[in-house]
Amino acid sequence: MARRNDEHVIRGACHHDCPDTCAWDVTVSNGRAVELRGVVDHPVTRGQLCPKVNRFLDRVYHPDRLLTPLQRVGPKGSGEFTPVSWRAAIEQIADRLGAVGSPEAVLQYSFDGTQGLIQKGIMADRFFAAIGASIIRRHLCGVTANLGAIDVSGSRFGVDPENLRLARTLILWGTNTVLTNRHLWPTVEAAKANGARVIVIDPIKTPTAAHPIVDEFLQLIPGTDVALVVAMINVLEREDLLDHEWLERNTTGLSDLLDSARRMSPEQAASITGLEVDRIERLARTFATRRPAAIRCLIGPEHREHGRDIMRAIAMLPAVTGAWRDAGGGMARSTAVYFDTALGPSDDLPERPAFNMARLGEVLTDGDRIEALIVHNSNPAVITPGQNSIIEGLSRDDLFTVVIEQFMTDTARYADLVLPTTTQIEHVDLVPAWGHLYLSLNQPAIEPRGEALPNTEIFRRLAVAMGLDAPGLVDSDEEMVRQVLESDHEWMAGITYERLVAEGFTRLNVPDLHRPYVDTTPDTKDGKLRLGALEYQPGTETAEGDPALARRYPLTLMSRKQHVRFLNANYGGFEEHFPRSGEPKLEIHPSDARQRNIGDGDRVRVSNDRGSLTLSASISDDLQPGLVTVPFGWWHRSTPERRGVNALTNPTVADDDVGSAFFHENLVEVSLVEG
Ligand SMILES: Nc1nc2c(c(=O)[nH]1)N[C@H]1C(S)=C(S)[C@@H](COP(=O)(O)OP(=O)(O)OC[C@H]3O[C@@H](n4cnc5c(=O)[nH]c(N)nc54)[C@H](O)[C@@H]3O)O[C@H]1N2
Ligand SMILES: Nc1nc2c(c(=O)[nH]1)N[C@H]1C(S)=C(S)[C@@H](COP(=O)(O)OP(=O)(O)OC[C@H]3O[C@@H](n4cnc5c(=O)[nH]c(N)nc54)[C@H](O)[C@@H]3O)O[C@H]1N2
Ligand code: SF4
Ligand SMILES: [Mo]
Repeated sequence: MARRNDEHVIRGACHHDCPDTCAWDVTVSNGRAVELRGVVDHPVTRGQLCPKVNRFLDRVYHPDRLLTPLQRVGPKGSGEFTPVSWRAAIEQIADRLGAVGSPEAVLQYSFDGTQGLIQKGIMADRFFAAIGASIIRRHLCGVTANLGAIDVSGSRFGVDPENLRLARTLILWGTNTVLTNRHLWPTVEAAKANGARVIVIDPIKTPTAAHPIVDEFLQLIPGTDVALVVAMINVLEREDLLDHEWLERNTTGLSDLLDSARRMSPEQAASITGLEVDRIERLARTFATRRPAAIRCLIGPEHREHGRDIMRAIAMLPAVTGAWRDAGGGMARSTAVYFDTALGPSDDLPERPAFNMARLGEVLTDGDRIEALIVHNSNPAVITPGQNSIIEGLSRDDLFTVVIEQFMTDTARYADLVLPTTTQIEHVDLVPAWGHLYLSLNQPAIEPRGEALPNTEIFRRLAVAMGLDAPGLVDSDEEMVRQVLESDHEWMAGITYERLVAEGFTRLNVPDLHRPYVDTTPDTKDGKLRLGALEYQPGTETAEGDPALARRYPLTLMSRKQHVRFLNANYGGFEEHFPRSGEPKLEIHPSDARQRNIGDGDRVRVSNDRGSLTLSASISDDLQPGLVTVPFGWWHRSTPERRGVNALTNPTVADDDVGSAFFHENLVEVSLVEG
């Protein structure tokens, strides 16, 4: 494209918590970004961004962007603020943090607003370590799925998603690729063109399940995946499809696994999962014999009480069939582990009190244990379960809250001070990926808008104001990028800051047809993949385990990512990103709607003991009877109750150290709102 003389182009990368980490070019004219395009020669981006980020410049220049620090003047939650200077804001925070009863009464709450390593947390984490603040375990996404895989393989490594093009069986297991991981779709299509059978396993007929290239869709009862896997292994043994030589050399625990499998016939599994016997048998045969055979998973099934068991069960399949032997075969999950392994050492920060991030409401309402809360890169009033108790906690008059944000989010409305921060085209960052192996350098294209500052600079200023002298608190953003790149790992050979400045992105030097667990030994004690007993626990699909509760709330609510122009909670307050309905809809199966006299478009109330929302109903046979969905990501103003779906979700975690939240198994009832 011809460029005018006053235009130049700066290369960057998308920061969103999305597997694709697209590379982009920003055209700047007279200091203003005028165009943002996907980079054509990036093997994953291939010139396309997505419907969320195609309009990213509108976000950067949005009239609602926060451009000055703001001090609350109205009651908490009212959204009434007045501008203050940076100096006054920083001094106030330093004073308040200096005056808490103990450093642990300060809580850092942050998550994946940006995946850029520098703005996400390196400087912030150093700051909170230096003051001795309490922290949260960032476990709402991926940690539980990782653990299930580690239970079998000893590590988180999986197939390089680019190699899925070689698969001849490709199972998209509990992942909505078309919506959540759209840049993998060309790879799925390439596999299909090479003769792959593409199979989707999901309780909901998602756009992925309904896609015309999908050969088979298995709509199982949610939470019953373990029964399906165990029955598949039953079939493999019965039909003599086990590769005993592979199993002998590469695994332990086979006999316990087979004991479990013999107790789960395909007929039993059919009644548990709702799938037909012959489809379970065919799935087992196909996965064992039509090779390379691969399973693609992200995080869908982890968001349940027994999510770890489900992910462990799925991870057993390639270990049992030896699918790992073939390039492109095995299990393809988050690639974050490749970056964690290759990049420079992370800071060695001291242990401090830590809370599972799902329990924020409980932590904030438990007396006055937490006196000051600092939120960055997260919108807990929307994304965290137990929304009503979170709002109760955020409303505490004796809680001092600072929110670092680009917009006045539902969380920011409860802050004492809101600090304006830069967007991705205004700061430098190093962006890894979790859907491929390309590392990107994001260079700032324009000056920060208004008085916005990068997160890093905010924490550097706070450190100075508080007189902290811990090492690392004065490092510039470029210095931190260089620190992360400083690694002698072979996958980083030749990858330097200068090269990234020149090229923008580069693939880690992982060999092209790398086969985890074959080319390298599993990271288990004996170097073998761990099989073992695998028991389906009856009743797990309904969760919340209490029959009396299930009588009052007979429906199960799932709350997944559902909109093409939403990315978690980033766009749920912006009309131009709303779906055509302009509002969130409660989806309900025709049979459940009929029983409740609910017609399409009727106003309904969905509720449980934690909260209630009024929404319009959308009757859909993409669901199963007994299941309802409310999309995740909408801001509070989208309902008359001024709440989102996480007002209904359960903030309990299976394990405080490692557990994720149960976003997909919450008991509710739905009723027609009369009049
Ligand atoms: N019900 C339900 N809840 C869910 C889920 C679900 O499926 N259902 N999914 C869960 C999952 S998987 C995830 S990952 C979490 C996501 O939870 P979060 O990571 O908290 O969500 P995001 O909306 O991606 O980002 C939060 C905020 O970061 C801000 N931000 C972006 N860039 C920057 C920056 O450079 N600096 C600062 N300070 N802020 C920035 C954005 O403006 C945004 O408001 O939600 C979880 N919650
Ligand atoms: N457009 C868009 N894209 C996104 C996001 C977004 O908000 N919007 N968020 C990003 C983030 S943070 C993440 S973590 C990823 C998540 O990416 P995915 O893991 O692909 O998405 P989810 O919607 O969390 O869950 C995927 C599927 O799991 C299914 N599922 C739920 N329970 C079960 C079960 O018990 N068994 C089986 N087999 N399936 C089950 C759900 O029905 C859902 O269709 O998406 C990323 N991409
Ligand atoms: S949100 Fe995902 S698909 Fe969209 S531009 Fe960013 S990385 Fe690419
Ligand atoms: Mo996520």
